[in-house]
Amino acid sequence: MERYQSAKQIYKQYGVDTEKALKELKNITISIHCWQGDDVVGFDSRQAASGGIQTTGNYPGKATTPEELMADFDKVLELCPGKKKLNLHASYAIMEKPVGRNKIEPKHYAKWVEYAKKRKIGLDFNPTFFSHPMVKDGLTLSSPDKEVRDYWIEHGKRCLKIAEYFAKELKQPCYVNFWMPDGFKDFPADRIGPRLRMKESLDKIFKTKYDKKLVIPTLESKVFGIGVEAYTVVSAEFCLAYAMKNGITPLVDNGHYHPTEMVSDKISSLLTFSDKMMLHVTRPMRWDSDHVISFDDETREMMKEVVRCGVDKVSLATDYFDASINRISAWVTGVRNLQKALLYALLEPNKDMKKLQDNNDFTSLQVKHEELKTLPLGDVWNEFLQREKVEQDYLSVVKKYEKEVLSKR
Ligand code: RNT
Ligand code: ZN
Repeated sequence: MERYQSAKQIYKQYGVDTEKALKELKNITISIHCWQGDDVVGFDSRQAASGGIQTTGNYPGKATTPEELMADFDKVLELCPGKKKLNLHASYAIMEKPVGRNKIEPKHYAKWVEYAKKRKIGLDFNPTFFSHPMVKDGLTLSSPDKEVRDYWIEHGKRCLKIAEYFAKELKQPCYVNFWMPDGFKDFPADRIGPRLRMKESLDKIFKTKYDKKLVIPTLESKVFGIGVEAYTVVSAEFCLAYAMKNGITPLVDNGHYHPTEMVSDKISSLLTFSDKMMLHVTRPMRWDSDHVISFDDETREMMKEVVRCGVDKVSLATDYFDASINRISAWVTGVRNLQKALLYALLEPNKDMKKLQDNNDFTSLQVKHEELKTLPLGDVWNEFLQREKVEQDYLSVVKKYEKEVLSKR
């Protein structure tokens, strides 16, 4: 408390109101991915992740049933401050008799709705176009085989309906992210064919009747994946052009670009033309490795852009999967780092700094940028945790849970 009071004064000298920042942070929703808990396996076909994504490590104690995943996610909710949503993949359907992904219905997710209602959180959703036998030669919606395309078109349509069910039940909009792994390992002979088929399939999916206020589809691009090094159908250009032309929200995953490209620089470009966008925040290391989000330069820079452009314009979701460490710790560390980066951004005197830029005073701007880096962010962060009644020392809580629950699995 004392430390917070002193931090408050220090920030005030820079023209920053910490109380305002804390209030804003509290209201920013983080859509937390369900798939950190079980290495992206899910409950329907129970295959290891494929389609260019890979989880490495075999730390003991992973969730293998819906009950275990729910219990683990409860720990995450307990240890993460602020507003949260659970982001589910279609492969996490809970069904007595397994049905194909082209047959899924709201009832297969009723238990998740019940779960979310009890915890007063919303749900987001993702069709699962990977880790499944109907992915033929790496292709789904862009396959030359009509049967394959139709299967996945039906899956996409049903996911929009399920999202509508989530939104209605939980009385808040549901984002539905479309990411298709379609691509080739080596140089293709025909690049435009699969893209035209992808477009046609997406058109068919989005023709489904759904409440556009409640269901917000997003489209995610990717530059390459393991086994799809040469070509991905939904490249950045394909994704943006499709999204802009069809009123779909673009989703940018910061692991999906060449390592020297900065997603922090893409946000404002997109928001020049789109009212909304969504981010998948992750930490790529040399490739789309999906390491746990760190409180690093690029995460801070991205969050600065989110704050500067407007937190209402960018929806935030997490997307990483590390199986080499305690999965709950991984989950919480990543979410907290994202929120910490947001707080860092909210504690910048943005208006003053913008003025310096517009007045061409780049000398002062640089000095300010550097000074801000060592202001007492940690004290404001700890105040946030305290107000949110969240344990500062989450590691001890995680270790206890590991000893009592995870190690017995
Ligand atoms: C894969 C994409 C995608 C997935 C999830 C599981 O590279 O980032 O968002 O991580 O759908
Ligand atoms: Zn992603």
